[in-house]
Amino acid sequence: MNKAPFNDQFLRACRGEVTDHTPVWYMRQAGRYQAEYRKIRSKYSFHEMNLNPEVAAEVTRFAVEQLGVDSAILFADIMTPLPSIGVDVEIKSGIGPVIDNPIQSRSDVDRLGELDPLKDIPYVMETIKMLREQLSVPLIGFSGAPFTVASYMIEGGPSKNYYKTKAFMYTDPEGWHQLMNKLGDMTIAYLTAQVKAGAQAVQLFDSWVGALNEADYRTYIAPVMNRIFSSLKELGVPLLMFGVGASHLIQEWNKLPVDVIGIDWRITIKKAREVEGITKPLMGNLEPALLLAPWEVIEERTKEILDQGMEKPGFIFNLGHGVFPQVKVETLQRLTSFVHDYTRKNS
Ligand code: 1CP
Repeated sequence: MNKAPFNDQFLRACRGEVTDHTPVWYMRQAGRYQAEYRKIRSKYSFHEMNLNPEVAAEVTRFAVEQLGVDSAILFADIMTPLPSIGVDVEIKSGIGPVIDNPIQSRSDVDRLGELDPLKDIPYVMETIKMLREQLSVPLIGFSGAPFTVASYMIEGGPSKNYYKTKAFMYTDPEGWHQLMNKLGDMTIAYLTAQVKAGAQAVQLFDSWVGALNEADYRTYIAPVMNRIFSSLKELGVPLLMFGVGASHLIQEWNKLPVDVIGIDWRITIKKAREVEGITKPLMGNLEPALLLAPWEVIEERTKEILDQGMEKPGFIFNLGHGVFPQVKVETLQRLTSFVHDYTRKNS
C-alpha cells in the first residue's frame, strides 16, 4: 500500500512545538454517527469488533480518512481490559457499559486480578501493529483513568451523581486506595503494552473525575495519577489526559507529569492559560452540541477557540467531549477543513 508522507502535526503540538496548522481530531471520531460504523456494528457486538483486529483497525482508519483529521485513536473502550481482571462488563447499545457484579466491598477489591496485556488481550496490540502499517497520522492509544473506571465498577453502569463510588471512597479510604492502586497497575501495564506495540501517544480518559472537589482529588486521586504518569514518562511518548466538567481541577492536573491537558467547553483556552496559569499544551474544546447548530454558529465559535489557541505553540483542536450520534459527517468534515485552512492562513 502506498502511504502518504507522515503527518506529525499532532505530535509536534503535544511537545509544544510550532506547527504548520492547528492539528485536529475528535473524541469518539469512530462511532454511531457514521453509516459505515452502524453497518459494521449491526453484524458484530461491540466486543466482537474489539476482538477482531481487522475490524477494529478498519473502523479506526476509516474515521481518519473520512474526516481528514491529524491523528487516529485506537478503536477500543475504557472497559476493554476489565474482564481480564475479573469484572464482567457488557457494552449495551444506547446505554454504555453495564456490569453485573459491581464492586461492593473490600473483599471484592481483593479478588481483582492483574492484567497481562499480551496474554489477556493480545488483539488490542495486534490492532495497533496493523494500524501502524496503514496510517500516515499518529496513533493515540488510551485507557480509562482509575476514578472513571472505578465509577462504572462500583455503580454497575453509567451514573449521574456517583454516590455509591463516593460512599465507598469516604467510608473505606484504605480499600479505595487499594482499588486505585490495582487500577493504576492495570493502566500502566495496558498503556505500556500499547506503546510497545506502536501507539505514538497515550491518553487517559478521566471523564467523570470532575464530580470531586480539589481537596478530594488531592487525597484520593492525585497519588495514583502521579504514579501512572511518572511510570509512563519513561516510554518517551506524549501523555494526554481529559475530563468533563473538571475545570476546577485544572491546576491539580498541571502539577501532574502529564504533557497535554484536554479541557471541555466550560472554560476558555485564554482563561486556562492566563487566569489558571496552565503552562502545558492544551487540547479542546468546542461544545459538542454546537455541531447540531447552523454552520455560521459553529464557525464563529471555532474561530474564537482557534484565535486563543494559536496565541502560543502547543494547541490541539478537539471537541469538549465525544461526537453525538446525531451529528452529520459533513459537519465534521467541514470543521476539519476549516480548522486547517484558518490556522494555516493565520499562523
Ligand atoms: O473514536 C473513538 O474515540 C473510539 C474509541 C472509544 C473511546 C476513546 C470508544 C468506543 N470509547 C472510548 C472511551 C470511553 N468509553 C470513555 C471516555 C471518553 C468519554 O468520556 O466519552 C467512556 C466514559 C466510555 C464508556 C462508554 N463506552 C460509554 C459512555 C457511557 C456513559 O457513562 O455515558 C459508552 C456509550 C460506551 C460504548 C462505546 N465505546 C466506544 C463506542 C463507539 C461506543 C458505542 C458502542 C456502540 O456502538 O454501541
